[in-house]
Amino acid sequence: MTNTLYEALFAPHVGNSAAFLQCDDGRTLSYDAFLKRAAQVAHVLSDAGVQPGDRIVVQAPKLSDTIALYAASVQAGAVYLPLNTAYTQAELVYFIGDASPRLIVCDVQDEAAISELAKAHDARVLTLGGTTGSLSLAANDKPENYETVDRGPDDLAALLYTSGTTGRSKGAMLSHKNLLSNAISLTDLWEITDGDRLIHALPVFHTHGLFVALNTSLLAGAEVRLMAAFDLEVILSELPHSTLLMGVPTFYTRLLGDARFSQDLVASMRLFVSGSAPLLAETHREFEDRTGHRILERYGMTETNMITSNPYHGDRLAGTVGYALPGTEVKITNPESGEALPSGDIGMIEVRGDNVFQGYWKMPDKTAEELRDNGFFLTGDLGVQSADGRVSIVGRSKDLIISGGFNIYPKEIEDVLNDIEGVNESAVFGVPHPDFGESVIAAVVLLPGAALTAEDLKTTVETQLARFKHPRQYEIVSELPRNTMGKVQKNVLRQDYET
Ligand code: MLC
Ligand code: AMP
Repeated sequence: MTNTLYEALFAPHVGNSAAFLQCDDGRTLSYDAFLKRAAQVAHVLSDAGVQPGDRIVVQAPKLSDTIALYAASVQAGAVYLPLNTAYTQAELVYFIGDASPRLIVCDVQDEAAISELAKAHDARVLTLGGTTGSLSLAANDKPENYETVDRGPDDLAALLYTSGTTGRSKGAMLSHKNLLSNAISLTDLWEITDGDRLIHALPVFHTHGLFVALNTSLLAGAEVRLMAAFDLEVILSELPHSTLLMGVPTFYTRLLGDARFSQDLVASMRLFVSGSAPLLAETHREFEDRTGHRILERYGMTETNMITSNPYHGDRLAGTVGYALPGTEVKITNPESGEALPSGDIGMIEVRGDNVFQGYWKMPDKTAEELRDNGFFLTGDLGVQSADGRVSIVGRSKDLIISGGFNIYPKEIEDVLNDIEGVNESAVFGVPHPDFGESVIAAVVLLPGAALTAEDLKTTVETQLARFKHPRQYEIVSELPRNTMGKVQKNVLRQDYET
């Protein structure tokens, strides 16, 4: 049997009676019990007709069986495709059409609607949720071992969709090697061991919660306190029994906002990791003042897994994302010419290594635009590197808003607004927000005579886009600010609406 990821992350735990998942209902699954459950789920996948290389779409609550489904997908040689649970039916149509999955696993309560969608694509539907999920029920009667399907380092293990600055979402193809190499680098660098207990409060449909947090824990044999979602009260109660927390900056500002969060409470904690969005230097400093811990900030992307990290030993500098991970090369280039720039100059962050994805699913042109022939990927982030290689992100060349660690592409919202009858044009932009880092505002110009209100715009957007993408403010304006070339000046809008 050779299955790159299964052999490294899962197989070593056969017979391991140490705790792996501790769930909200108080249940604890040992590593061994988890592997048996994953094998049962793998049988369900095979029975559903899943063949090696088939995509499994997963839009499901965060349960131990959801994690078992991820392991089962790897074991059965399938391609795991998780989707944000906030996505609307309108958004799902595209993903299902593009990925043509063999199987869709959804929340019990969405079964009817998803089954309707699945019909058109000849996909099976199974459900997760409580004790009534059909996938869980079917798994209960299956054998507790499963013959692992062979998969090599370059075979795909996952397909994660990431929105584009233009057009539709792109599926980032991630191989066994991409995921494993990154898990090894991070586990080594952050010194994660089987003595660790991770508070896992991130969603498991993005790189951060699914791969950074889970793959490193699996590799090290750490214990994972699997929380269904971020809950401040639960985190405060878990901190005294834990060693590790991985989160987006919002986690840390929310913790700091609570007077109970103190040095005593985190006495057993070893490491706090932040990523997915910029951590404000003031949060970094306030955190150190309150707890004595310096948050370790790292930087990554769906397409590349993690790219850089502040050191575990050594200076964790606020406002920087640290050094390229071992086995990963980073360079700063001139965005126009692609030429490497000297240290101290601002340019495009490019990255190459085993962590970098295989390209975009069925989009060779987009792949060619962003992944150079020499293997360097253009991140769309602007940065600067010090003489000793430390990277600081200073901006983005892509039009992107990051809210609470979720990426929001203004173009997608503008397209929905511009399609509304009576709308002439729109500009969507982000302004600083104390909780989410950035929040979304839409400035809309109506056609002469149109009588649309902000409420009308909101109602339409709500039917089409996930809640986290909704503008928190709609401004009907007579015109958008433009430069001499006619390009909309979002920086001017940001300044005008910043509070
Ligand atoms: C929730 N809401 C959001 C939001 N999250 N709105 C904007 N941005 C977000 N991120 C909405 C809810 O639907 C709700 O709407 C309202 O905001 C208040 O909800 P809340 O209860 O305060 O929020 P909560 O559910 O606690 O969620 C906040 C959060 C969550 C920060 C915990 O967003 C989260 O888990 N973010 C992590 C994202 C993540 O994992 N990113 C990694 C991407 S990978 P209403 O109106 O219904 O009340 C990546 C690569 C890398 O970027 O480097 O890691
Ligand atoms: P995603 O496409 O969801 O994987 O988001 C990746 C993007 O998140 C990156 O291109 C960065 O713009 C941003 N990002 C991730 N980590 C950090 C960080 N530590 N600081 C600033 N931005 C970050």
